Amino acid sequence: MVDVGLREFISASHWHWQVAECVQSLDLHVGEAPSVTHGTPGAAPAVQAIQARWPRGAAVVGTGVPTATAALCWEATGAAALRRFRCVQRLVMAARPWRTQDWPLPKRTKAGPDTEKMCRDLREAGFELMAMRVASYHCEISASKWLAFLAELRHWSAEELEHFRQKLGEEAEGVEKYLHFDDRLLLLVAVPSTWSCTCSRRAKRPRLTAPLTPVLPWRLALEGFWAPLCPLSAAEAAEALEKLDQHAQQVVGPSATAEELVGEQRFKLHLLYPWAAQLVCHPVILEAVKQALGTPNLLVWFSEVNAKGPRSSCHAAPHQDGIFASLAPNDAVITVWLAFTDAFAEMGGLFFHRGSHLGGPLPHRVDGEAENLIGFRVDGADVMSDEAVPVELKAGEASLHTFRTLHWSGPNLTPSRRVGLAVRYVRSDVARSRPLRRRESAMVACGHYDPTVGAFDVEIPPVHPLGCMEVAQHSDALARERENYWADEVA
Ligand SMILES: O=C(O)CCC(=O)C(=O)O
Repeated sequence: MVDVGLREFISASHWHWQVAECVQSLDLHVGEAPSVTHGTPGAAPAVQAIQARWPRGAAVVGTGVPTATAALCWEATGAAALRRFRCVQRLVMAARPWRTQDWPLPKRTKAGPDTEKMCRDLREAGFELMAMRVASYHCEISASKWLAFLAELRHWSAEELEHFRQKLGEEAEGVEKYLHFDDRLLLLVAVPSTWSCTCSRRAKRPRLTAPLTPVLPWRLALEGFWAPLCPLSAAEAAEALEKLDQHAQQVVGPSATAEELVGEQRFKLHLLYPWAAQLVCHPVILEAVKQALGTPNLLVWFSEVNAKGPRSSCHAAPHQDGIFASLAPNDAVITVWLAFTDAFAEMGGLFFHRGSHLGGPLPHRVDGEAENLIGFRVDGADVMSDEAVPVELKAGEASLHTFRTLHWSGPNLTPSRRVGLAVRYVRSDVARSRPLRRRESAMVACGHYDPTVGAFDVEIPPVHPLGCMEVAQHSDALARERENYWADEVA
């Protein structure tokens, strides 16, 4: 799909999501998903690369970020640039944005491509427009990375860069300034006019014929969640549940079970027990998260036990995980929900609102209801639509969801237990979106992480179950988070 070569500048995960949404809704062949030719020095090689890739099939002309080179080529020469693609059966144009105000651009930067002009140029170049789709994503981007990116794209001088830096304002000390805006991707599909007369039926009904490889990021991009991942056998899940119950017996009482854990007894057990650290670093899970976030460098930011006893009315109200987390960008975080028992819908398994991750943050409010496991809820969104999808897991299976996916779980209506572990993974370059009282800590799950550059102090994996160092580190980690969230956000 789309190359993420621009990752060093800005987060690119949502581009995948937008492209996937467009490609799906336009019913394109997967092979026609836009390709990015970032870094190509000059327009001609970019065009050649595109044609080499789709000699007789679809071609892609990027018109704007991220296909910067081809964009500049098209913007400069309009219809003339498009004519060279008339040998292809189908032309897919990706553009962003088409109005200057869509981006937090300084005024002096020129506007992006305009939809009407693109359509006019297509007609003039002998194409017929077959379909058009816009996918919007509310994103946050670090101001400094954004400026660095624009400076390269627009060939700014050092003075221009400084000028725009001042325009965007100062950063708070130690905290990156983030820009919020709706990033929109426009996909246009066109066919050469003569070809469309003879093959119009085929052209109008291009079909998604094969899943993109790898499947996981593709489905996650389209729907905002993915399941099932199968990291544990049923026997391993039962063993993990037994250890969790032993934890409950240690911290609650001799015959306690996981359902009786309250508050911080449920959190970050991967700092207290080697078995829990091994679970959150399970290779099958990490491989999936690496694919989902497009990086080998991952931290475990948080984990929490979510347990519902037989016939328990505990539930999780509809919410997006990213709302109170102060992590940016939102597409740098993934939650994995690992089932220790079966977790079917009637047991209080998770429901996901398909596609909700593309719609931006929804208004939420704090919810003090004791039976709501998560303490907050979305305000007023209609969750019972056709897009509400129950994700039913067997013990040992897991699901993934993005930080923006609206999701929830109901009460447990059965005589069986429903127990799971939610683990929040972040890309190592994730940042804080507001000044926090305390710098938090996170555990390196895989790859590289430099705490002098990153947003977190490093947590040391536990060696001894409930050892002194382990307990101290766990208390410290939770104390930092308590101060950050429950002190100002919720009060
Ligand atoms: O376990 C549940 O029922 C809710 C979990 C959840 O909402 C989450 O992990 O984000």
